Parts: sequence; structure tokens; C-alpha cells
Amino acid sequence: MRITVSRNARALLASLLVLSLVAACGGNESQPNVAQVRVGAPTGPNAAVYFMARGYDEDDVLVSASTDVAGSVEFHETTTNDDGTMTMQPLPSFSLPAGGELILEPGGRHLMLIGVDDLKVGDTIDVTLTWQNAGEMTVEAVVVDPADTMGDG
Ligand SMILES: [Cu+2]
Repeated sequence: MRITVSRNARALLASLLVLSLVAACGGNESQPNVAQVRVGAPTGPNAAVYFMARGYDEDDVLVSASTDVAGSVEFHETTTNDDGTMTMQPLPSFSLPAGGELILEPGGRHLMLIGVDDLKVGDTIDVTLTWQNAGEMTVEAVVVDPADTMGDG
């Protein structure tokens, strides 16, 4: 009996050690990893936010977003028509498959800040993202020149 208990305790310790090592490596497997968050300095009443999100071990869906510096945030997708003109269409949400990617970039999907404050290049703003499974997370977006909104600097 005594041996069984100590063996279980050792197994428990070993699994705790593994868990803490995983945590220490920054491998957070319970929520999306959101990077390269940037917003083009507004040239009118709206501004677009772009980012790259990496999925984790579950499918998730970005269901809403908000920020203090805009009246509302909409989910848009830019599409090119047959005649070459570009239009933006609202979408209800953006999905992020398990282990996949959600890429928001110029010419594609973006968050549209409606009625945005006057933002200056170099400023940072907080954007709160609400995921269906992972819940709320607040990310910092850097204000960049609209010409520099493509990812990877
Ligand atoms: Cu838009």
C-alpha cells in the first residue's frame, strides 16, 4: 500500500513537472496566439486592423471585437470584382481552425474600426478580441502608415 502511494505521488510529480515545462516554453495551447497587430492610421472616419492569429488545439471563432478608440468594430472582407474594383463585405465572424491560421491583411479580411479617433503613427491602441471558446483577450495594435500595413515590417 505504501509503495503504491509513493509511486502515484512520483507519477503526479512527473506530470506536474511536464506541465510546468510546457507552460515555461510559452506553449499556451488553450488560446490563439495573436501577433503582428497593426492598424493603418485613419485617413477618414474608419481604419483597418490587421493581425495574424495561430490556432491551438481546438477550433475557435472570433465572434466580436471592440476598442475604446472607435464607435464600433466590424468584420470585413475585401473582394475584387470581375471588373477589377474592390468592395468590402461584412462578415459575421472569422474562424480559426485548430492548429491553423487566421490572417488579416490588406486586400483580404480585416477588422474595420468605425468612427475612429484621430490616431497617429507610432501610437498604440488596445483591441479586445472575443473568441467563442477562448473568451476575451486584449491585444495591443501599433498605428502604422497605411502604406506599411503589410505584415512582417
Ligand atoms: Cu473594411
